[in-house]
Amino acid sequence: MIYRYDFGHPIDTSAVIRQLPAEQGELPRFAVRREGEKLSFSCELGKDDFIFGLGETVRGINKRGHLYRAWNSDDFSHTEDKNSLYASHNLLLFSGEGGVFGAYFDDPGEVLFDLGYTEMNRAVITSVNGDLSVYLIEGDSLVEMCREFRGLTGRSYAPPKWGLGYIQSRWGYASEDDIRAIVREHRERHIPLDGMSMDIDYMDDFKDFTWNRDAFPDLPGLAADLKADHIRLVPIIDAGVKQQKGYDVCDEGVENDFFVKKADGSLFVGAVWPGRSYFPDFLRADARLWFGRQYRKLLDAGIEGYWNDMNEPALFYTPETLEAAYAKAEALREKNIGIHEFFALKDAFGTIANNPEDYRRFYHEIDGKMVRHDKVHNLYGAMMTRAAAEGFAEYDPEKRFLLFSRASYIGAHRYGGVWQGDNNSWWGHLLMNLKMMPSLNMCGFLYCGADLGGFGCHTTGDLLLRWLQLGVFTPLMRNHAAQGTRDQEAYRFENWPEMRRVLTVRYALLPYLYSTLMKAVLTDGMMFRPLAFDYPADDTACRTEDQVMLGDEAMIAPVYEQNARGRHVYLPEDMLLVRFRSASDYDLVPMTKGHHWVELGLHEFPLFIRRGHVVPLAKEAEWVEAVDSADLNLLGWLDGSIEASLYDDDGVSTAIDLDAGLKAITVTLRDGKATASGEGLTLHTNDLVIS
Ligand code: MIG
Repeated sequence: MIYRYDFGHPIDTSAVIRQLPAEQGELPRFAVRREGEKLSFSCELGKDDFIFGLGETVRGINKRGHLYRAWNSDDFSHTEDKNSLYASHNLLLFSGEGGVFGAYFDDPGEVLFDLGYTEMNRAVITSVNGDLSVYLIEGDSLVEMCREFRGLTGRSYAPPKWGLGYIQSRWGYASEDDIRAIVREHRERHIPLDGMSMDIDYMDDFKDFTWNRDAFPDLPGLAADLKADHIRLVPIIDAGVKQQKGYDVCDEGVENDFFVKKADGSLFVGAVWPGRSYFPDFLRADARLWFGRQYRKLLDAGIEGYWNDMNEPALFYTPETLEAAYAKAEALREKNIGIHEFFALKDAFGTIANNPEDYRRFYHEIDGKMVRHDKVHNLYGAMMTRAAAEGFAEYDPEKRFLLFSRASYIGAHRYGGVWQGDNNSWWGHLLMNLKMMPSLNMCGFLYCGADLGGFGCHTTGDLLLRWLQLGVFTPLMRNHAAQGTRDQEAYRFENWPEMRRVLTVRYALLPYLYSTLMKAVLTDGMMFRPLAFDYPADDTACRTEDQVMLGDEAMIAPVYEQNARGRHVYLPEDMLLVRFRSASDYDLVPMTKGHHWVELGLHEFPLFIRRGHVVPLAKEAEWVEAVDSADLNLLGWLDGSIEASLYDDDGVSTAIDLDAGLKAITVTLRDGKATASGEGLTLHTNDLVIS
């Protein structure tokens, strides 16, 4: 059950789609305290209680022990000390001796989550503005509470099936020739590929919905050629619109009053990649509709996938902060500055970007009222995602488009996916990628993934290989790197044949992965779960965070340390180890519940299948449309007959239905021999381990 409690004047964030009546009594479970505008909710924690949730944040799956802050931030250094990344997913799930309960803090402004940070055994959640709805979730299990929460916030976005293909990306592909060359290298070496993302380099002067006509003389032609080769272009769109007379998006936005304004009614200006820019008021339905329609320029060129960036919104500077910094510097110029002035000077420029003062400088129009940005900051990116999705739905309501965003708020999970932003080529970020997956899933974000190989810093052949081994399982599987870093396409490395073989596993698992994702979409479930969700009575499992459950059948446990040739794995029950080298080369090792050391050469990675379950494996394919979902080899360890199921559909239409797409699979065991049947499926049972 979910109960709503209102405080102050909550702003409608549209995170919630099921309107609940506000409860009149006091909020149970928390002590509520007001201090000026601030409102805090405090609860005691048993010393071994767990706290899950918070979606896209650093650190563990159990969020206990740190201070987090809901404040969408363009921060390219995801170190442990960070309190915020690009998203605000204000869901907490408590689990411990006293049972389980959850709380969702629907507040689009700044919220602090002190989860046993100030006091080890106390959680204090503070709404800085004090205007919010708190949804209290009561249930019997973590899994069930997540399902209920999804019921409250709406069904998750379903990507087109091709969006589960491998996407190659880089900040720096600047021309049609660049794109074609990368594609050619993949196809010639038979490295599977379904998408090429285009970063800001494709634009004309960083102007949204334009492209550089010299570098891309015939974008529709390029899109069509690539599509004939089963590859889609996925361009980036930024939140800021270049301030330039004669640029139609700018002119239209100004004429129709779609951009955010300052208190005096003048347009707010902030500088991002195009230089001085205006920012659409995505919180307004009319501005969203208008912005969403701009995607037509690229949709008409045949482009079916997009990523929305810089929508926290990121601000490099505003004329005001820049002026203030110059003034500070000027004042110090003639002096023989001491060390304190020196640091003040450095800070004057160092704190220009994403400055809190700038987020208080502009306003949104909500129901005819002007609302200062900082009160609704965390909604901005979500509403940009919504604008795009609504634009696509209007363009072609029957078709699924690929969409993922950097900034998000719960509610945006209905419109698109997210990528985890600017990580680094660090082994620790491979592990963080893994840990974030279930947390994002709890909050509804199912289509997600991180920049494989790492965005910032120079990657290495072994890191990319290991990271691809994790990426095999994440719905968004994209290799992306920052400008100025070492070339990161798989084929640039001497061990590319091993990377290619890893990618064959992705495509062979595609029927299973797509089925698992879509089942989660259609049943309000999770594709990835912490072990704590499935084995709540097993404390070792609950405290194991470098392994994650995948669907109802499997568990993943990637290697995330350099030079490791294996890893420790805890099996909460009997499982079959599939030690993959490629889609056609793997070992099957039945393993019993308990602790194990699993040997994994650099070119090997594991999938664990729960005893009594099967995972289907298709034949190798180089693009999603070539995957034969009807001819499957079942992997598993069985000691009796079982019923399983697999979801599939055409992969493109928006009409998705669980019953229509679910195919039953029956595996019958007789005299130690397995036979399998499923409607319209050719099933092979040679790889079933029977005992
Ligand atoms: O300020 O478009 O997270 O993926 O490559 C950097 C350039 C802007 C940040 C995105 C990243 C992208 C980059 N962008």
